[in-house]
Amino acid sequence: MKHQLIILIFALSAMACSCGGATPKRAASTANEQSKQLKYYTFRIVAELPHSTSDYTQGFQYADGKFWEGTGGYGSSELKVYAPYEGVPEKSVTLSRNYFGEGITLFGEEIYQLTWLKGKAFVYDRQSLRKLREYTYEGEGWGLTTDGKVLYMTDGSGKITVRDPKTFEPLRTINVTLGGRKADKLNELEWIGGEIWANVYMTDNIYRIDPESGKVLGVVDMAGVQSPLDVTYNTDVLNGIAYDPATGRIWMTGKNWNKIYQVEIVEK
Ligand SMILES: [Ca+2]
Repeated sequence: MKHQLIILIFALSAMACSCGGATPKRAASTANEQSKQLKYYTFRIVAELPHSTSDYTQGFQYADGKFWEGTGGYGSSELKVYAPYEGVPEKSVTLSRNYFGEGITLFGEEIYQLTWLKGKAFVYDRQSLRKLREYTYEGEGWGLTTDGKVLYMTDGSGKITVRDPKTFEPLRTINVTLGGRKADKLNELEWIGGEIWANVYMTDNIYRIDPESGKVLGVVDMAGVQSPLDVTYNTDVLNGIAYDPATGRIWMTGKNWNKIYQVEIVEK
């Protein structure tokens, strides 16, 4: 009996030791839970469309049967609209040389465009691209999207700031996490079916983010979307996600890419 008791105590203490202390155990199990729930996706190319290799893509959206694109660079930043398969923009505006254009989003009859380091957001009329007004904000401007009610903005970190479109004031912050760890370098955004999709700067990954909890629900691996034949010394990272809610079509492009890819996203 005494022998059995010793074995029991030994077994219990071994179980406790193998799990570590209470706090790390909880942290590890939270991370494990999140990574277990995480879904992994890849893509299939449905169609390839032309994209200007001089466009350093910073914001990308589809509406009214056209692509809307904001580009960056000092002296080369633009906001433009063009039809798929057409190389020439129907309309465009050039930013002053002081501003490096960043993310864009259509909101009602207007378009918002961020700038990188100057803390300015410009608002244009959707039809004429005439500038209507501007807002100032703290920190860097990277990506922008909307659910039709509020604006979602990135600044190069792992947080997404929710802003009031009427005032551009922050309403709340979404701290994005991947498997329990802080995300980083969230860039161009797109609102797709109740999720925020964000491409991650300097990687091939797109995070599918729950806007309420900030948890990354899925990771889309876009590695290899470009043929090596389409990559030159000038080709930079993927930085454009556009979505058509009416048809479910998704397009991707990048900085100085020669193509826009219509893709189907499939679970791995
Ligand atoms: Ca977008």
